Amino acid sequence: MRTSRTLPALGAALLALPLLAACGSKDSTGSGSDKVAITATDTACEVAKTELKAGETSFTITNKGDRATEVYVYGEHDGAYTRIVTEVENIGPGTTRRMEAKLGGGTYEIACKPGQAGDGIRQRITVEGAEAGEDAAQESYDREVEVKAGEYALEGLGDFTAKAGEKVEFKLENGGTTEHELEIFGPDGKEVGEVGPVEPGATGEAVITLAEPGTYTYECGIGTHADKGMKGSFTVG
Ligand SMILES: [Cu+2]
Repeated sequence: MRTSRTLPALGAALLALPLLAACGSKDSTGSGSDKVAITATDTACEVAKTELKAGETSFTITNKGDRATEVYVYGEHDGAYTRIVTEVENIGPGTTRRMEAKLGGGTYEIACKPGQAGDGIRQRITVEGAEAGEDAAQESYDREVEVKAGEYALEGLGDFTAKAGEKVEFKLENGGTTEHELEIFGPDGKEVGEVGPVEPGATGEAVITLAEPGTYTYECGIGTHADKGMKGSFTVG
């Protein structure tokens, strides 16, 4: 399976993280620096350590399943574990990836998502300590929305709405037989972001800030796909 073209950017961000972590640990004396292994399979999400100390944590994820997976760390938001602290996507079968997080005291859920969809297989973890957490700035966002592309429709944004200022990850799953993309335009008609061309069977994603209230429009910018029906709008209040 081909991976999406956002991978190089994600890779660069991941490479940069250990450097940031190294700088941070010099002046954060006394904080934890846990190393935690996560073993993901098609049916399980084993987290080697479920009681951690506040501070930098380095997760090492190994995918022992047959399907590509992704792993999320969710914080609590209004009594549910929906706030995305950090995540790593496109972890192929048999591969190992690092995921860094600075976790403040509290409880979290780690989710492994075999097949890269749904709520995932969840494991609750407890982080002890008063230290405040800090979401990995480049990868954090408020929530995600899944959009399905096919010939010729974009599905999933039918009843989507957002609050002005929300940072949303748009995840485009191409269930069609040709390349598709997702371009999003703000109330002033200017593009605010896009998920670039995604090959059939692959998934691409982009974090887009919906800064201004108003009516946003979206479309697939490839060929005449928009005219054939791959377009729509949603409201940001
Ligand atoms: Cu298209």
